[in-house]
Amino acid sequence: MNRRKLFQVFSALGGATLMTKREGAAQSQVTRATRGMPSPKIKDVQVIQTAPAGLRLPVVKIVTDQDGLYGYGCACFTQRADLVVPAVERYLRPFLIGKPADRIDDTWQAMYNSSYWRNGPVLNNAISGVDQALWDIKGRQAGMPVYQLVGGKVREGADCYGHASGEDFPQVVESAKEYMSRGFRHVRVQVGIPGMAGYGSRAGGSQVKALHSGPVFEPAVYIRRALKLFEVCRKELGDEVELLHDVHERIHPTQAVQFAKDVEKFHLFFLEDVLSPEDIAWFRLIRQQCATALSMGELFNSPHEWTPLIAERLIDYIRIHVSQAGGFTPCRKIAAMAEQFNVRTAWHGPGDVSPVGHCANATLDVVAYNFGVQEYSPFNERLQEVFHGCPVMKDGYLYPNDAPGWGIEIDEKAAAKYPFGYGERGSHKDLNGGWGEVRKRDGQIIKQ
Ligand code: GCO
Ligand code: MG
Repeated sequence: MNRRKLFQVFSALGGATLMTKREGAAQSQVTRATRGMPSPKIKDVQVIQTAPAGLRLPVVKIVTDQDGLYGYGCACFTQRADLVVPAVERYLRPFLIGKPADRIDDTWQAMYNSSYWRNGPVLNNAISGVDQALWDIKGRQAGMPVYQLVGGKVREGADCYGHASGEDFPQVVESAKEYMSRGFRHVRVQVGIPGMAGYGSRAGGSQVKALHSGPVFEPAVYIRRALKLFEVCRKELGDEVELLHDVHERIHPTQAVQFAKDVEKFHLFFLEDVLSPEDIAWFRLIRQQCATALSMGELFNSPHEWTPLIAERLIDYIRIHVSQAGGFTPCRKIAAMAEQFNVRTAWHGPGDVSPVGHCANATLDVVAYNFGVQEYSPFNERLQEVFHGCPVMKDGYLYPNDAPGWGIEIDEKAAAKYPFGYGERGSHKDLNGGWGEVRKRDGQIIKQ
């Protein structure tokens, strides 16, 4: 009588415990891998909608079928936050409930393909929220921080840059000195443009004359002022401090080539977003003409954007907004790919990334050999009231905490005190957290 027949007899007799040695070993491996607990299943997918710092931060919470086992993930696309919520609740939730919570890459690929059309900001952020929450769950289940799950630290903390800005040069220098006094070795400098809507800084003076009454930005005026800024900063702050600057894709590619050459003498740590995603082919011209270090990526949602820049070494720092690329899982892979081309990381880390997202950033920073620098934005009291366990800033270094998962607990009652819309004023409120327009003097719209 063959083994299968024998097994059927036994199971018919209700004693189906006869297992081959290998089956026995496999079963105990399964129990061992999950410390004796069965593989957790996704029981619910929720979106915590909070804005403690006046920026809409959608954070996904995944609840499993194991008591007390849940996880959080950053899904922060603040300008369209209200669209991320239904993408999670109406599409990913029914798709995920009942699925295993411990097959992260498989779940990522399944979500990514489930909309057929893909690589967009709303869907990628929704996917990111789930992805990061699954990593949180795996860390909690394993009883270790995510950085341990992905191989452990290659550095103790992440060197960060702070945002120094001001309406005029002395204010920027003051702000930079304040960061340096706190131990920051890297400082981003942005200055206002009198009468215009500059990026990263308030504008002084009355609005310049224009053929319209809205906010004005003139690239050539900005370029002359920025070059003056670097001159003043080098003179006042010295050569040691690493200076960074964000062009925020506001100038024409022709101007970008010239500007990148003109700033070369100031030895910036990097010049950011000198081109917009639509013009990345111009990086080849910039590379041919100067050695200014270049960073790009916060606006990227698709591999078609970051792969050529990395593979052709057209940038020095990849600066992706982790949730815009779909989360921790894809960004680990982007970091690994970039390492092969010696392109370093500088993950996007402004105020419109939630503290959970900052934990993911800090984790990617301490585990990747090709780390460059991390953008830092402070966690104000309300943020810390809602998010317990924010990464710690000390002497210009950011540290992921050592608690299991991301190490963050969210006080959902406190989160509800600061709903979407909290702290918004003017057009920001009217546009549900979206951005208004900025135009050149003649009325032409500019990319902001
Ligand atoms: C940066 C960015 C931000 C973005 C903002 C968009 O380098 O930090 O450019 O300031 O403008 O995140 O919402
Ligand atoms: Mg930027």
